[in-house]
Amino acid sequence: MYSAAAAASPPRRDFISVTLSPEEAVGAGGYNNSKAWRRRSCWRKWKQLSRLQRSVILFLFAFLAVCGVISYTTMGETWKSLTNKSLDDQRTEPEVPGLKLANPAVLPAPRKADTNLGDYPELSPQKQPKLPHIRRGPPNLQIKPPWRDGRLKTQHDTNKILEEPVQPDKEEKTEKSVISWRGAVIEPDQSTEPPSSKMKEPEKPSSMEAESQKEPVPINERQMAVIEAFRHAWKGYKDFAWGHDELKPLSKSYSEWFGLGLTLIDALDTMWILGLKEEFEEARKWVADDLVFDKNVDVNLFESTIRILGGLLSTYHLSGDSLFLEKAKDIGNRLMPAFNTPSKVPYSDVNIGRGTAHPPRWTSDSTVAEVTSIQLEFRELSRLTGDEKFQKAVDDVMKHVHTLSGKNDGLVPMFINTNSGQFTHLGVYTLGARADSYYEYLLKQWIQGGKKENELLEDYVRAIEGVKKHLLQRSQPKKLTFVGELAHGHFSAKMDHLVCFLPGTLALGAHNGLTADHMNLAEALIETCHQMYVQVETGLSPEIVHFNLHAQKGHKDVEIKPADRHNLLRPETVESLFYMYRFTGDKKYQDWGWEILQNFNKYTRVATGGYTSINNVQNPSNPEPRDKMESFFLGETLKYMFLLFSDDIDLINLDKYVFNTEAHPLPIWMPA
Ligand code: DMJ
Repeated sequence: MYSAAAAASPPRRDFISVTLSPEEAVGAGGYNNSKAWRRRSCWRKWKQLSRLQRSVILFLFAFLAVCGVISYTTMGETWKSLTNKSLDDQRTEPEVPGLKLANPAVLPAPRKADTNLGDYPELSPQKQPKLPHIRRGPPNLQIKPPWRDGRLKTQHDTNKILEEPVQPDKEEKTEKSVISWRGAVIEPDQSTEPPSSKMKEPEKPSSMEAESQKEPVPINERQMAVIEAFRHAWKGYKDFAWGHDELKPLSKSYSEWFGLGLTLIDALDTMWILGLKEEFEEARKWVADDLVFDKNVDVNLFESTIRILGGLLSTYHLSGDSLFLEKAKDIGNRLMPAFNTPSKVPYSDVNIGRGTAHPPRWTSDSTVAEVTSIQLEFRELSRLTGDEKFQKAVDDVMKHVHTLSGKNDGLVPMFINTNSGQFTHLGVYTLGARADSYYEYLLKQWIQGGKKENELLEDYVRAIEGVKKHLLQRSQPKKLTFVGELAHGHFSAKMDHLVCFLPGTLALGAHNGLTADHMNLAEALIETCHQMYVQVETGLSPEIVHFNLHAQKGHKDVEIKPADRHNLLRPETVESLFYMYRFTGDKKYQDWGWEILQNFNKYTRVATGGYTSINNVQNPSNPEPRDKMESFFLGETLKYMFLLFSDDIDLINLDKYVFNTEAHPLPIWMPA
């Protein structure tokens, strides 16, 4: 009930009675809600209240107001912390140890690392990269030479720099003076589509703008030592073999293989990466003025593809200089006749002047590694030119090999016939000479193409399972895991130094999402490759070792046959050390590489310039120099040394580049 209390003056009451009369609420004649009426009515009621009542009401209002202010402040804090928490959750969620968000696993979830320890009981699970080694923040898309001034001129200057490490702020000041020279930048959108989406114009990889954005990373002492070694090798080449294929440093002359300046071309991108501006310019001038492919000469398809085509393509990408792309197109076209075979499996040799191709004189077979390790280069050439023929030719070979019988759990024989297209000499399986880079290029093509070509990945994973099943053994006494060979069911404990590419490739696969046991195996194998150096008198590995399967008093794990004790300055172990350091941050890999460089300096350096292969790694007092510096010493070995000693993961970032088998980095095709 509503009581009528409005008309008469109410008696003072000491209790609060708030009453509303319907008559007041609804005036005569209907609804009256005018502001003036409401104000008057409230005021009248207020006046009717006793002082005590008014005080109580005012107190209540004041109390409610204070409560309101306090609860607003508290809620604000709670809300703020809730919001921050949800942001933190978003940030931390993807950080799965050992995996990068940019490289999600593509295979079934990795088995737990220790489930494989039965196979390699001495191994520990894949280590997480050390934090300081992993740079956070947006990817840096540029590759530029690490020099920033003109100081790397003479031996004297080099030593001076060794004594006075480069200061980052000094570097910054000199940055501008370098920008006028060609910057080395890969635009994010330039490294994208396979040739099927035909490009009309060649891409422009260089951008001066991006060049100026990157903080220079100072070169450290070990890198300076590599630069010094390179300059010493280059001096020999320049003085005695300029424009020829290989230096003969002792006889101060040269040898010719294809007559195409092989060492010079192989070394171009190394000079860029090491920051040797003057040397690079001089070499570039030779390429511009003197490199002619229109020659009546037989070249090996594989060797000229990985060294010349690969070297020119990567130098084009790093430098942005179209001269190198033009030369790459020229040699690429001249190599194409090799694919004119009944089976489309290419011949080993091409005459680049006449446009004819043929197999070696004694057979119509090609080597499996050779016909399956030219793909990265020809695919990239198609992408750059928009001409599909290059990619089609090499993709057809891979598709064909994918379907062939004669494999043993993914392991391939060493020869393939160019007429029938079938494997020959069945039953012999190795990860060494004649088969090695088949496995390497399965993984690397898959990475190059943006991890879409599943057949390549399947073949790679199957092959690694085949290696584990048939070729892995442990030596005595150190229980080193090594990769042997299988011949018609008989295991041989022989391992080529060439097989030491495998730890690096396995680590690259693990980095790209393959299972952790690949990384475990990589760690075991790189230890073995390291032992192939440290168990030898000169600290340099021979070409081939045999492992002891049974402990014998006074015998090490590694045995060397007289015919195998040469060292050709090969890169494979240093290459794998580079990958292992990049992906684990474990400094021991740098230290192992540093020992190798010192031993090269001790036993293979020729005083008048250059380095030489040696015949006997077991005789420190006379390693028997062979008088030859292979082009891959400059193209690969010293480049991987320099990268191994660098802490700059953007100096050839492995999420943007894939190295061909001659250490020439080519861009990974990013999705458009
Ligand atoms: C290089 O030409 C390449 O690395 C090739 O894949 C194997 N042989 C040499 C280096 O040892």
